Amino acid sequence: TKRIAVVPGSFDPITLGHIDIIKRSAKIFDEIHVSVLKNSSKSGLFETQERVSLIEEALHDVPNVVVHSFHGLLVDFCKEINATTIVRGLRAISDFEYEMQLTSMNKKLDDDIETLYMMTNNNYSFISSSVVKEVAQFGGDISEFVPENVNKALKEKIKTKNS
Ligand code: COD
Repeated sequence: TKRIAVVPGSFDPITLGHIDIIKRSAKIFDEIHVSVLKNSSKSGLFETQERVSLIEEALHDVPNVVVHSFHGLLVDFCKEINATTIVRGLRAISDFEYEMQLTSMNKKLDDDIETLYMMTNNNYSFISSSVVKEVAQFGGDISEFVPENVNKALKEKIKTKNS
């Protein structure tokens, strides 16, 4: 049977930190489903469908990765696509508290689904979607932190927002 893992997130937008985690996971699992949460309450910079397209473009060279969006509970979505594992990235200790809460709740909701944590690549440990958006908004260079297509999309988004 295929070993299927989900890499869930907001991905608003995807960064090289996320991509590093996804590519490393793709070497371990048969299939990786990058799953974008359809935001119900908090509205982001990019629409869900834009986030999905940006991820697809950035990962087109990795054959065992599929991208989609989901809403509702993550564990339900895992069941739906026969995923047994959730993969998350860990940067600093500050990530730990939230991740511990998320994983413990998911474990309560569905004991069959395991969460694995992958340590960030040191080059990307300080990168987050929010920091990247903030720097881009004030004209800073973010080309080292996001894939080329995201860099372009961010510049366009900020231009239309400010016009
Ligand atoms: N290096 C390594 N990893 C990184 C980096 C980096 N530079 N940046 C981010 N990451 C990791 C994050 O730690 C995370 O593991 C992943 O990449 C995605 O990051 P985000 O910020 O886009 O994702 P989140 O935290 O917004 O995702 C939250 C979920 C969508 C997983 C969560 O809200 C969810 O499952 N919602 C559905 C409802 C549900 O089931 N809730 C669970 C019960 S509490």
